[in-house]
Order: sequence, then C-alpha cells, then structure tokens
Amino acid sequence: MSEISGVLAREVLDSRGRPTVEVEITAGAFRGRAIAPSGASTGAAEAWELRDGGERYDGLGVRQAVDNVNQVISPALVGSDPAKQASVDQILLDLDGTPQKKRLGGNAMLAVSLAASHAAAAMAGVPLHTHFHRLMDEVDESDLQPAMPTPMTNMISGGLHAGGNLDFQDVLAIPVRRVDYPLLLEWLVKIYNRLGRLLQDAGMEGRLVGDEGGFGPRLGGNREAVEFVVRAIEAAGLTPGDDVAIALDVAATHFFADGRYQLRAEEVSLSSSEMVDRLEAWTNDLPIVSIEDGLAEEDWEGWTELTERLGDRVRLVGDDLFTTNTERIQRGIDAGAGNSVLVKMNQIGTISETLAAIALARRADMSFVVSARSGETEDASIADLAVGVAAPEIKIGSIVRSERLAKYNQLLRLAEQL
Ligand code: 2PG
Ligand code: MG
Repeated sequence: MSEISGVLAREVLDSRGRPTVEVEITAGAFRGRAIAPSGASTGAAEAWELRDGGERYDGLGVRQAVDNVNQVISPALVGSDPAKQASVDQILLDLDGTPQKKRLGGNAMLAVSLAASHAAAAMAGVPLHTHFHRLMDEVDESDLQPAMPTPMTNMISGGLHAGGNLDFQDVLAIPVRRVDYPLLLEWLVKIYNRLGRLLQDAGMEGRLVGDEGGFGPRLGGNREAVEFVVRAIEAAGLTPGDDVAIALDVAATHFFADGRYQLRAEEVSLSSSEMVDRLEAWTNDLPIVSIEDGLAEEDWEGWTELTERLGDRVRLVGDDLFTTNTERIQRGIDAGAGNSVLVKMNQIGTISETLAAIALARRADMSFVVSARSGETEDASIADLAVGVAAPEIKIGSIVRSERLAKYNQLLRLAEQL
C-alpha cells in the first residue's frame, strides 16, 4: 500500500477563461490529478466557491483556495491512504468545519477529493469507473452493475448561459430508443448540425453559441426554442418522441423574483401554479420527457404541485433545488418534490457526499442525472462517475467544444470496455 506523499494545487483556467483549482496527489509511484468545474446558474445551497476578489481576473482568482490546499490540506493528508475515500473526505470536512465549505472552499476540497480517487484507481491498477463502482458498492449494497448513461445534449442555450433573449436555460435532445452509445452520439451530432442549418435558414444568428456550445439565437419565445429542436430531430431523419425526445433545464431560480416567474422573452409574470400550467401544456403538446428546475429552489410547495401533476409521466429533476445535498434530497422525498436528482460533484464538494446523494436517490426510487457545469475543463471524471454508478443519464452540454468532448469521448472509450 502507498500513502499520500504529496498534495499540490495550482490555479488553471476553465472553459470561460476563469481560474479554477487543479490538484495533483502523489502516492509513492502513483499519481492522481483533478480539476474543479464551476457553475454560473448556481444554487444558493451549493458548496462555496472560494474566490480571491480584488484586481486579478476581475476578482475570480483562486489563489487563496490553492494556498488552502498547499498549506492546510496537504500537511493533514500526507500519510493517508487515498483508497479510503471516506477518511480522506472526513479529514477535509473536519479541517473546514463549516456547513457550506466556506473556510477551505468547495473548489479546493472537490479537487483534492477527486484527485484522491484518481490516485487510488492508479494504485489499484483499475480504471476510474471501476474504482467509483467499488466506492459506490460500499455505500449502496444493491448489486449495481456499471452501465453506459444516456446523454441529454444541449441544443439551444438561454438564461445565464447565452446572450440571447431566452429565459429557459437549456433545450436538450435526449435519445429514448435504446441503441449503442456511438450511434447515439452520431444522432446527437446530426440533430445539432440540422438545427444550426434550420436556425440559419430562418434568419437567426444561429451559429452563435452559449457557454456549453448550444446555439444561442434570439427567438420569439421559449416555446419556439423547443419547436426548433423538435424540427431538427425530424430533419435528422429521426422520430421525435420515439427515437429522440426533449429535456429542458428551465433553471427557474434565475428568473424568480418577488414570488413570481418573470419570463422576459414572453413579457409575462407567472405565479407558481401558472408556471406548472404552462409546463403541463407544453408536455401535452411536445415530446418532453424531463424537466429540470421547472420551479425555483425555494418554491417547495410549487415543486410538490408540479410533481403531483406531472410526476407520473415526466422526470422532474432537482438541480438548484437539491444541490446534490442529502438533507435537501431528503426534504424533497418527504415533500414529494421532484422525482430525479441532478448530481454535480462540486455542488457538494466531496466524492463521498456525492455518492451518498446518489445512494439516497436510489433508495428512494428516484432517478438521477450526473451533470457537468457550465464552466468545465479537460477533466473528464464525470464520464467515469456516470458509468461506475450506472447513472441512467448524463448531462455534459453540447457536442462541440473540447471541454464537453473530453467527456463524450471518454464515454466512447468506456463503451468499448463495458
Ligand atoms: C445546470 C448547469 C449545467 P451551471 O444548471 O444544470 O448546465 O449550469 O453549471 O451554470 O449551474
Ligand atoms: Mg440546471
């Protein structure tokens, strides 16, 4: 067995050109490296992203978080066994000691926690997904087998991820026919390209893309964005609803103000029930199978109503609502709010807590989606996480831009191994 002999952090850049934390863990001859991603449409309950403020990078530098790794975390972790993820993470949690990881920074902690997983996989001589699978087995004894996830792929971007006028953050295409992953990817690329052409033909500045590579056109309204993607599925020679359906990330927290949903693209302000009416009407008319953050993060009553009305036919995914946090997921289970959990490692800040969130969702018969952030890097660990924990779905963004392709391509490799 090797022990951790070094923990080294540095500042690197993410896909928006913003600083983030990279960590390398050395254990004898073995090494693990990981980079923390970063969100834009963040939930209020997320693990704290520690930023420096001041002049550098308009205040977004992460030198303090890097120093926390090098000066506080490193001395405490040297000598530990990286294979004991729970103990590594407990050391991080004890050192931090705050509910939202504000002392060390969730960005510092996640990069360390994930680098430990990589080092442990290297030590054991197994791929990362196998290591995650073993860790998952320790917290969830349900005889889970590794499996390929279905991607839900961003086609049109709005909200805080694009400069257009759309309120809804993502319109995604999600294959519903079970075919092999390489063919799914081919379909998704074809739909994306057909959509670009359709937007261009309609006179939109369709080739402009948002932070995750989805098209960011200015359209007449949110529903038009969904209709364009449905047409693109048809233009790709596929049947909407049978081959490929629609998923939405409404990201409603970010247009919820004064107790109402303020839809700028449509110049209306809706109550919670009216928002549910609208989502229900769309679901009746359009092949929508999944709606993420259809309501705001603190609108728990609205979420219960949404789930009562749509939960038997649509996956209602909590992102800002749950923030990969077992306490919030449990509150959702108790209140019948949502039926699926979005899983983002940096939303909670350690691998152990991420796996606990997945285990809780599974015990409650909730679905879950492993998700990237809008600020990503070449770190492709979520592909291995999704396979190792047999996530039904994965959300990576669009099928352009290398920080997204790093994950789609890693899934191609994993598809060969399974
Ligand atoms: C989301 C994510 C990814 P962000 O809302 O689901 O699309 O966005 O990383 O900005 O929170
Ligand atoms: Mg979301």
